[in-house]
This record gives sequence, structure tokens and C-alpha cells, in this order.
Amino acid sequence: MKTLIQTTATLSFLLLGGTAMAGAGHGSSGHGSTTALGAPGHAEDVDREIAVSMTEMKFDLDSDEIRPGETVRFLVSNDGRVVHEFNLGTPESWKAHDGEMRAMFKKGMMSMRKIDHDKMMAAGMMHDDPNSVLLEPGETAELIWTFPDHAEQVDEVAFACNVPGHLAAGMKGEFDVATDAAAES
Ligand SMILES: [Cu+2]
Repeated sequence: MKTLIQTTATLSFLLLGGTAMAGAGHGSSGHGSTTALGAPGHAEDVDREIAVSMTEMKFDLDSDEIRPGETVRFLVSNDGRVVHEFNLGTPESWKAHDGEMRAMFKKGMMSMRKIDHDKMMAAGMMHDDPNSVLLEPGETAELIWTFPDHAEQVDEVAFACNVPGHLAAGMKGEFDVATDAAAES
């Protein structure tokens, strides 16, 4: 499964590609087509909200159980003292994303406390990937995501902060796949 994501493209590029394929009549045969980790969701489809609090160097979610196919609105808040990111992806996608983040630091688009959106825009790095939010201390944002239909695909989706050094320091986490029985509440 993981070999399918060996690319230097950003995750959002992959995701959009996957969505386009699905739209073009890509059948859900079950096996061999599990590159998609889901897709940006729409507000009218939201099934549930999950609050995400980011601090140094961890995530606290009020639920980490995901039902296949559901659309979740993540309410993300940076409750820490430095810039943090909530990025849905895989270790492979984060590797690709890492260089981008380091470049943003180097070029002064971001510091430990501040995100310079003007500089990012000027450089064509909007950092508005639909699978990710990047927040200064005290900021909040929401991210709506539709998870894939199959449990084994949901199982591939994880989250991490790609601010340089944070992932290595353990700022990441995984979801549990909820079965219908377990998710009843
Ligand atoms: Cu962080």
C-alpha cells in the first residue's frame, strides 16, 4: 500500500488526483486502489466534530475514532506557544512536505511564533493545502475532511505537525477505525 505514495508531490496533489480518478468512474473494487486518504469535505456533509488541541509537542483530540466514509469537521486550536500544524497524511507525505516547511523557515515566511502570510503568498506558497492547517499560538481554524470508505484506508490516515523538529519530537498521532458497534454513542 505504502509504495503507492512514493512521490515528491504534495499530498494535496495526490488527493486531488485521487478524487479526479474517482470522479472519472474509478470503481471501488476494494483492492489495489487505496492511494486516496480521503478528500476535502463539504460543510453540509459534516457528520461529526472533533476538537484538536495542539501544544508542545502533542495533539489532544476529543475523539480519535473515525468511521469509514464519514465527514469530520476538525476544530483545531493552537494552545501552545509556538507555531504548529495539523496535517492529515502519512509518513511518506510528511517526508515530501518537510522540505517545503524548512524552506519556509529559511526564507523567513515563518518563525517559531509567527506566520508571514504575505511573504508566503509573494513566493507562491499559500500553504492552503486542504489536508492541513498551520496556526500561530492562539489561533483556531477548521478543517473538513471526508474519510475513505474502507476501514483499511482509514487506517492509513494519520496526523502530524511538520514544523521543523516537531514530528521528530513526537508530534503526531493515529486514528482508530470505529466499527458501527463501537461508535454508537
Ligand atoms: Cu508543532
